[in-house]
Amino acid sequence: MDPSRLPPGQYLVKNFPVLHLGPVPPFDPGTWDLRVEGEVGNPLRLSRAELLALPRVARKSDFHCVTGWTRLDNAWEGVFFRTVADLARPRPGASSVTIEAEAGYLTSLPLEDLLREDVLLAYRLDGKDLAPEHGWPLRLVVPHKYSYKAAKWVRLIRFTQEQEPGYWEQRGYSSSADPWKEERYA
Ligand SMILES: Nc1nc2c(c(=O)[nH]1)N[C@H]1C(S)=C(S)[C@@H](COP(=O)(O)O)O[C@H]1N2
Ligand SMILES: [Mo]
Repeated sequence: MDPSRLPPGQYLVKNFPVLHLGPVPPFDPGTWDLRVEGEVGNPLRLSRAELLALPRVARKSDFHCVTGWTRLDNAWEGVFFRTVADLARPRPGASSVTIEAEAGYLTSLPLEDLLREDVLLAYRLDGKDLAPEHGWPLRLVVPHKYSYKAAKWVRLIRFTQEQEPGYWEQRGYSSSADPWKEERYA
């Protein structure tokens, strides 16, 4: 392992730990949707079939939990966040995005962080459908941030003018969350 791939204060794990609040939410393919709202010209409500019809991309990236573990080379498949954003047509003032998951978990990022080529709305990992406990049917992957930004069970993407604090960001964790600068706490 190239030690330069480990951000400061992180240690390597080979397994993929499961970390979240509350129970794994149930998934009903008949009623599931992904909504895109807020400061957009074209609000969206995508069914699972519509989401799967968007161009599928694959990206390998590393995953850094703020509690200290890092898992390297996760092979994600899904759609670029950018693909969904382009469809929704963010308004000029839409500089931030709030991501809402099942059961009230939320996080937020500046839009420019989400437009990177390794930021995915992912539904597969390491050649298999995502496991329920890892976010099935859809999770966000933001490799250049601590993984509390990587919301599992995503249901709503809301474009905003101001960045709204997420679940952990309201509880003392960093809003910018850059693991390379060790931005763990606000
Ligand atoms: N919906 C939801 N997403 C979440 C969380 C959560 O509690 N709820 N925890 C976050 C945290 S802190 C981490 S480290 C990763 C863990 O992802 P994993 O369980 O797939 O390893 O999920 C993130 N996404
Ligand atoms: Mo985490």
